[in-house]
Amino acid sequence: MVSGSVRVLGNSAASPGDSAGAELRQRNVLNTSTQSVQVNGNGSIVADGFRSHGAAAEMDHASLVSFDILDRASIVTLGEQSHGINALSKTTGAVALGVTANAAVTAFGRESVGARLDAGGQVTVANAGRVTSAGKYGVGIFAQSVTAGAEITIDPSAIVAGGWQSDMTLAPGVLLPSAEVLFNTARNALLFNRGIIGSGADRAIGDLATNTGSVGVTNWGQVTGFVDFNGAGTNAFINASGGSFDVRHFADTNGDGVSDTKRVSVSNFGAPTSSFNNATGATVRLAPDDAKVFNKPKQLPHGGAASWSLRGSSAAHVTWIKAEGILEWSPAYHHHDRVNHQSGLR
Ligand SMILES: [Ca+2]
Repeated sequence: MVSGSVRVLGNSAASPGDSAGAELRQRNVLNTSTQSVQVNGNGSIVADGFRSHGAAAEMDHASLVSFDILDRASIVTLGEQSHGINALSKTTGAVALGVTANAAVTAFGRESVGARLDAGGQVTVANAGRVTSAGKYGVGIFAQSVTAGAEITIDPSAIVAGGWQSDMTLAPGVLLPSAEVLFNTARNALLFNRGIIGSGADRAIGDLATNTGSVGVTNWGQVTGFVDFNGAGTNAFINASGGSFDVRHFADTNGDGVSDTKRVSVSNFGAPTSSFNNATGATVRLAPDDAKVFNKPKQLPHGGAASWSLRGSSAAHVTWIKAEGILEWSPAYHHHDRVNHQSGLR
């Protein structure tokens, strides 16, 4: 438990000896109990160094490794590959993270994740505060499970944001693309958003190529950017009443915090059996930043199976939708947008 402040200035020792402000490490010990890390009060952790995490746990046999960032607690990491939360639970152990409303976890360095949650078993996140990363190839929340799935809940006013990258490819040796929420789970991953997801490179929700579970997103809040799922999963995105999906690909390509490059925003929903359901009372729109990209409609780029694209101009508010899966569209939107629904095309 950390209630005061901890400042970590050193780099990690040679791998695997990462350093951390608060750390649990128990390897090769047959201890199946629950292990927890708690930062509360006005407690703060600042970690400044290479692979120097804010709070970390590495457990071989724990049934559950949990992190609770409470009250007005703050975790900040500044170095490369330095995660705000770095949880590793091997075998079938679960990982849980709770962040309360006034608490914040922030990672600034390259290849750093706000909350990196790597479990043998289930991953559970309840975020009512802020979990962000700002660096190159930064990820807000990365949930990985070898045998199970994940469930992430983002409360109203809560924020998840990721970092940036200069283009759509990864530099050699880089493991994760910049993203707000990223999954790599064996079974189903669920995301319930009532807060705000978006920033950086605009990959709002994605999964890795090795993800084998399906991803289910229900959005009552705001998602800005695009979704990027591999072609294997039958994924479902429900933009629920009150929810807003602000379609955008307006990248910050140099990391100064200002978006500078406008791109066609292409969302890939995964397998052809995937679905996007824009419910009554929900909104899909071109985010203001992106509305100026095209002066006139252009040919759609083709995406993977079940991909779709939205693009248009600020003058005409033209929007195309391409879908190979199931597309349900709020009737109200037909009044504003010209819809081209091309089923079964690539
Ligand atoms: Ca920039």
